[in-house]
Amino acid sequence: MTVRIGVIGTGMIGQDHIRRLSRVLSGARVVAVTDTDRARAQECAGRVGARVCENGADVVGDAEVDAVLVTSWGPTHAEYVLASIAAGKNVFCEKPLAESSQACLQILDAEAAAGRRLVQVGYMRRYDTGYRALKAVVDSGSIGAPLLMHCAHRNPSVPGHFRPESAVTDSAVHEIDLVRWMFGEEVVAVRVLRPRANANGGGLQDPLLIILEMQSGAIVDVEVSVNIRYGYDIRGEVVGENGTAALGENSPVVVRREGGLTSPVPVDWRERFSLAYDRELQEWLDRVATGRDPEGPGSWDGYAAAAVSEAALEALRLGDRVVVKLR
Ligand code: NAD
Ligand code: ISE
Repeated sequence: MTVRIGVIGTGMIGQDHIRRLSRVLSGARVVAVTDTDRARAQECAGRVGARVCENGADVVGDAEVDAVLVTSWGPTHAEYVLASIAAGKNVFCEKPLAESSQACLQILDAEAAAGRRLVQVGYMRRYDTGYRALKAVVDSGSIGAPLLMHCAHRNPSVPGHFRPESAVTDSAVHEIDLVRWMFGEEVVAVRVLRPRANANGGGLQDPLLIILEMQSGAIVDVEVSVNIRYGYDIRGEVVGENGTAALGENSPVVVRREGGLTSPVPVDWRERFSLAYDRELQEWLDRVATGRDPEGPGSWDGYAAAAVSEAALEALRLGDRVVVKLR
């Protein structure tokens, strides 16, 4: 069965997902799109032969739309996810699931009342070959129990609408989800340190060093740099009792010339995680097409990530350790 998809939000990731749904993956057809920027929606619709709907509610309610893809700005996600659940339609929502943990709880409750899983959240790192290999080492026990993880999340630059809290809610939220998945446990407390500010940062508190305490006592440090210029660089190393395991370098090529050794660094998240996005959406489509519940990150994961993000913002504000409260 071909899953007919309605897309809400045709910005950067909306366009990238429309491209992969239309040209890379199998079993999907984008039939309806919307964006508050109508010209942008029209241009995207034209490329794939979709219709332009007036707004997100119309996309969800469209009789031709089997499943919904939400790729609009974060504060609008909850409304469209709730509408999709009410319509009994599967919804793939880009992160964050909602702007607050409270709104995530509403989604959890609505989905529970519907009696089946309808929501998947776009935490694509779980589908990345490197992270999967790292998790396989951790799960094998070959380096012993994990004690620490060092992460770096470096963006060359960020768009003008990036808010001071976005380094946590938009960027570090990926590591927050990732370590819950990597270690199979919740984050129980957070601290945030403010290093000397990067002059490229235009007034943002950049970088940040976020310390996550896991249930088991393992500690994760996350460097978030959002104006580091040289490229999009994602790093991760787990320190176990008897050894360590780290993500490899990403480039397929290393060049030695003129007394130097170089390998390219990805320009942005689209390049770095291209295959992970393909995989997460293909697996989701395959399950939706055959009437099975999605298996990827769901409402609980969206909620837990939001709760940890809120605790991190509070820790940043207070300059103190903040305990994460989960329902
Ligand atoms: P963007 O600003 O490029 O695009 C967002 C689009 O949504 C814009 O075109 C905007 O006009 C539209 N929009 C906003 N409110 C709308 C509404 N109510 N109805 C319809 N359209 C609306 O942003 P982006 O980088 O594409 O990010 C979009 C979302 O995807 C964000 O939540 C972001 O966190 C997430 N994202 C995830 C990843 C990832 O790695 N998984 C990467 C980038 C972005
Ligand atoms: C963006 O929204 C993403 O989700 C990217 O994966 C992340 O690296 C970037 O920092 C965010 O702004």
